[in-house]
Amino acid sequence: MTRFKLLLIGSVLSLVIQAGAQTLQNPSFEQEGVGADQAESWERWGDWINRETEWTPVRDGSCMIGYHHWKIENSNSSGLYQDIENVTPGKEYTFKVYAMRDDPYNADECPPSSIELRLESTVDGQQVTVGSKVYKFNDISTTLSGTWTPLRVSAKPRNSTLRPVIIVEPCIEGKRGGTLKLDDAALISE
Ligand SMILES: [Ca+2]
Repeated sequence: MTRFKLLLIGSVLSLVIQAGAQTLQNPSFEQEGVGADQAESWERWGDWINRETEWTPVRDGSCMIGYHHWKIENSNSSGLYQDIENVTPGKEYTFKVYAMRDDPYNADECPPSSIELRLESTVDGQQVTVGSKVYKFNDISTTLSGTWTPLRVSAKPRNSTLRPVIIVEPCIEGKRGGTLKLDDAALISE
């Protein structure tokens, strides 16, 4: 490869990175992050919310986020978020992601408690919730149905910062079961 071509690729990459801060990156979780089970550009916390390369069916591409509820050993939440910069204050933004569920195998297992989609702005160094929508596990269609359920939340940012967040709360106590699949996220402005 010529030096010119390398320079050209470098310029295109830096343009993509600069543009990237203003919109959702890696929305379909296709790009691998620090490890194969992490999605590039997404921060995560908690246990067992992983980028999956072999789970099916995918909604888009070949990867998704899988929440392994049956492996969760405490009542702490797990989640993902991404910081978006240079949004327009007062303009409405919608954060959307598609979800699918697998019910627990056994009757004595409890499913995840809830999944929240939240939009936050960073105000004086603190995260402020500007929009939130909480879904119950049963609001989401099953893998057996073959359909994905769109989850969405809309809000107007307080300033130029916006953080879309996905928060999954496990069953508080008892034997946990079931899984949650997430794919094909988007941040849309009016
Ligand atoms: Ca995908």
